[in-house]
Amino acid sequence: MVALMQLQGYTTDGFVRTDSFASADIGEAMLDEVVTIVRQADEDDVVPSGIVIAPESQAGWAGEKPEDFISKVFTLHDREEFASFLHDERIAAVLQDLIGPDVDCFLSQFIFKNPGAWGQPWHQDSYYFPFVPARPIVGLWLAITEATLENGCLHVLPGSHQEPVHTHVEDRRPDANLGYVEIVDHDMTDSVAVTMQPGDLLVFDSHLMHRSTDNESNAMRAAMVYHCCAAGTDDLGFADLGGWKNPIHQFMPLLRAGELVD
Ligand SMILES: O=C(O)CCC(=O)C(=O)O
Repeated sequence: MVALMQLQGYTTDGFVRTDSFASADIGEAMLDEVVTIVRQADEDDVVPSGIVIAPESQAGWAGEKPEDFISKVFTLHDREEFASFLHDERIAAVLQDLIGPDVDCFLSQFIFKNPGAWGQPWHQDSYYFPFVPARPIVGLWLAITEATLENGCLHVLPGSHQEPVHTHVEDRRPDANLGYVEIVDHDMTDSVAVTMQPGDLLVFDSHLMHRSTDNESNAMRAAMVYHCCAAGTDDLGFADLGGWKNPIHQFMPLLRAGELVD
C-alpha cells in the first residue's frame, strides 16, 4: 500500500517523500558510525578499504573535530548500520515497483553539511551515472538531522525527471567541492524546498533536477543518500577519462526475484 501511494506522486513529480519513515535513532547510529570512521581515519592516516572520504574544499575552512572538515563519506552500503536501512520490506517494495525484482545498490554517501558549507548546485544525478541501461535509477535521501531553509535543505523541480540529462557546467565558485557541477540552461522558477525532519525519506528519480543550498545555521545538516539500479547494469565509466570507472560505484545485490538478499 505504501508503495502504491508513493508511486502516484513519483510518476508525475519525479519524487515522493515519506515523513517519519525511520526512527531518528537509526540516523543517530549512522552518524555515530561515520564519525567513528572519520576520526579513526584521521588518527591512523588510513581510510578503511572501499571507503572514500571527501573533504570540504573551501579555502580557509576551519574546524575542531575531524568531521568538521568533511563533506561526504562514500561507499558505506555494505556496513551494517547502513545496509540494515536498505534491508527493509518497505524499501524493497518501493524499489521493486520503481526498478523491478532485481535491484542493486551501487552508491551511498553520508553528507555532512557543516555550518558554512556551500550547497550542491542544480544537477541531475544521472549526469554522474554513465550506465547501460541508463534508467531507472532511484535515489533515497534520508534526513539524519532536520533539513531547513536555513541549514541547506534540498530543492527540487517537480516534473523535471521527464527532461533528458542536460549539459552540466563546472561549479563556478572558487574551491567548490569535488564533482560539483551545475545546470544553467533550465528555468528553475517552479522549484520547491523540501524541508525535512530526522527520519523523513525522499525517494527521487535520477533525472530529477535538484540542488541544496548553503548551510547558514550554526549546526550540521546531515543526510544519508543511497542510489539503486537494476541488477546487471553496466557502468561504462568515463570514455573521455580513458575508460576510468568511478571507484565509488560499488554494486551490491539488494533484491533478487523481489526478495531482499541477505
Ligand atoms: O544533500 C545535499 O546537500 C545534496 C545531495 C544531492 O544533491 C544528491 O545526493 O544528489
